[in-house]
Amino acid sequence: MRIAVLGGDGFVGWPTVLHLSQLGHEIHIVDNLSRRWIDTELGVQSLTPMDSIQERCRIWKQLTGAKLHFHLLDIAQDYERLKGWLAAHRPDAIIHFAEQRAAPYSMISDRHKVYTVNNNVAATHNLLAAMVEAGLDAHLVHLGTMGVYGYSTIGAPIPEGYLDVEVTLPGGDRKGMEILYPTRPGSVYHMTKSLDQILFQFYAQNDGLRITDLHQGIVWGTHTDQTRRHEQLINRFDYDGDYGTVLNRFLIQAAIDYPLTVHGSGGQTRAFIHLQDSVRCIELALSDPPAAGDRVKIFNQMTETHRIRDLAAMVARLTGARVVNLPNPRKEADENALVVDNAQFLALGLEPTTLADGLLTEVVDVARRYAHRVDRKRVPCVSAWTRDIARRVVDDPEGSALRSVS
Ligand code: NAD
Ligand code: USQ
Repeated sequence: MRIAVLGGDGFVGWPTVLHLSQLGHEIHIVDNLSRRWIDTELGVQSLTPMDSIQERCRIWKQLTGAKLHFHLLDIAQDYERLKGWLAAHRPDAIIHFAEQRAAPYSMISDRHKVYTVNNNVAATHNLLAAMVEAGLDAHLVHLGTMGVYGYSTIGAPIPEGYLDVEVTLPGGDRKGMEILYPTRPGSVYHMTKSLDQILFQFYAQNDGLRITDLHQGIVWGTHTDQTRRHEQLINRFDYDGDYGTVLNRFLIQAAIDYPLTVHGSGGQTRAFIHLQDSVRCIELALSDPPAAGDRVKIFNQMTETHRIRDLAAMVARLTGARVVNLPNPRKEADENALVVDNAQFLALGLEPTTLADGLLTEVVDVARRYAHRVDRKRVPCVSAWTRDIARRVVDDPEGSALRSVS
């Protein structure tokens, strides 16, 4: 297949590009490199030394003979070029990673909120409108998030996108219907993914676009089978308080002898998936497209759930790291249970990689190797969800717990 990977220079996008290229597909990376610019804005860098996208593509060609095509394009701002590109290249499938994906970044300031909404919503809507205009029958696979559901449960597993409900009619009869599972985003970033869902619903129903939305949990790990093949194929690894995600952060904190930064009691339960499984799920989703006229196909792309304090305890046991409980800069429940249905990927053949000492150690080893690249001042999460929280937690004149741990 000819596959367009929008956001193919990113943390999940790059290993996906390599995985699909290895399977023999013709890959076109479309990216505006905004993530690299955001590193510059924040004054941080990936823990791992990433080469330019052009250099990465050159190494892959040298190693495998397969050409990766790179196109510098902002899909949120350059609608006409996107439409022209789709019409000219006519991909069979499009994988859409190209959004601002960090919840803390989306909450730094009003400017960051506006950027995240403008970028993410316009990116998704431009893509859908351009696919219709170009008369493209490509299968669109979007990377969404488990966070569209919120993280609470009434005890039943969170279903894969849709919920059967029963309503009472005026005469007293009861009638069943199927609805999108109610959204409950916990950040401006997660809110944009909730808005994406409605855009997909409309274009599938109105224009018969074939769309799969992957509600993914937190991705951990850094290597895949392909990124291991050459030092210059190494993946991005975010450790900072805005872009680093919790388990990868704990592993790097352990490697640099920094206390593991648990927010609040650490009773938040979240869904996780290893990077290797993430790229495999995308392959599986591509193999099972919906038909034109079908509702949006929604998968829960996760393999296990964990409580944050349990993860910290596991990493501490493995590495001897110290754990610290910090005031939480986010507005979120301190404790929650989470049960998730992921039967569809299991039925398609996913064999989950679960948290295992070997894989955790591999990340710590990578982190130790590049520890000299870490700026310890950038480790704490200081993006506060509200002004009140900022006053209590981040701007605490007594010298906040957030700063005192380093
Ligand atoms: P990332 O920030 O590393 O990669 C996103 C890529 O998209 C970057 O290379 C960026 O330059 C590009 N991009 C952003 N806006 C663009 C635009 N307007 N035009 C063109 N390119 C643009 O993120 P990631 O961790 O690889 O995540 C990829 C997707 O998966 C995101 O949509 C994210 O919401 C979703 N996701 C990620 C995780 C995770 O833990 N990393 C978990 C669940 C879902
Ligand atoms: N947390 C800590 N300590 C830290 C960092 C985070 O306790 O040092 C806590 C947070 O307060 C939160 C949980 O860990 O309760 C998860 O935080 P995270 O930064 O790992 O994940 P999140 O902000 O939800 O976002 C990440 C990705 C996002 C994706 C989402 C999937 O950045 O792109 O959509 O995971 S999910 O969480 O399932 O919605």
